[in-house]
Amino acid sequence: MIWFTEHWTEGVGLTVKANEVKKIKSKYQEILVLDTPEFGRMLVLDGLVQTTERDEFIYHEMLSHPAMVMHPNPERVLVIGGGDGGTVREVLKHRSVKEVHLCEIDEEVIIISEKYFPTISQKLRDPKVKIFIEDGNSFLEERKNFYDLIIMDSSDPVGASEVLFKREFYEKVKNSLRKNGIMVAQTESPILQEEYFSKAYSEIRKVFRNVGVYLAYIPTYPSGMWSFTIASDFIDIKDTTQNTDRLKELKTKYFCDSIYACLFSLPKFVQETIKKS
Ligand code: AG3
Repeated sequence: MIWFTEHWTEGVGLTVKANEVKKIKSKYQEILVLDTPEFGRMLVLDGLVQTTERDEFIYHEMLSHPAMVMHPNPERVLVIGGGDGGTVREVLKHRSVKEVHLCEIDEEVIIISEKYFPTISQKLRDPKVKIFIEDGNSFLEERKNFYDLIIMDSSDPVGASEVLFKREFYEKVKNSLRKNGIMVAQTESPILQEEYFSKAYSEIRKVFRNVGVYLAYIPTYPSGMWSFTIASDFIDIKDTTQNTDRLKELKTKYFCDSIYACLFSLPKFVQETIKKS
């Protein structure tokens, strides 16, 4: 076994004991699969932990369900990034869904996930799912006024993902949404990556009328405190009394009615960061 470390800042990181299972270099990045005693199998892209078998449910549930529940009738959903399939799996738990498009730039991530992470990628071949191996940025240009929900399941805003955190990109997202459309994005750690977080928030704010931030606790991501930003022009996303009946039939391990009810209650310092952004 080795000790693997993801360096979060100059002075902080996450270290796990691990066995290397697979390491390849794709056209876009280094893809590493590890077996860890505490977190099970772990997917690492360019040195950054993307998901682990043990805590993936937290991220994937919290990225998808709040927006899915808020939307009056989500039928067409687009996931950008998310080649591991975890978000697609969660989206398909909602009966209203007719099609899910997955736009992943790196096909190798899908191939590796299907081979090494079957519990996460299990729904990628569902008949409702269509996979596009494309850059999210150009993909959106061809699909205007089409989706009910667009989910940004991207990596940190470095390398190929950088463009996905910019205002121009969020404009495209907005144009690809139908009326009542909602966008949700993972927006990094508000404590260890405050700059990324506040930049993403302020860029989204420039484009959408209603914007909200909520948090979840993900042990294998920088600091564990993780943010998501949800936005819509027509849906009042701050009203979490909407469609609560749908929560009853949803099979989840983290997201639940009490989390939905106080989705936007934030620690003071996060509120301050948002105000300043
Ligand atoms: N996407 C967000 C990962 C961000 C983690 N950042 C880090 N470890 N520095 C995860 C994709 C899972 N579907």
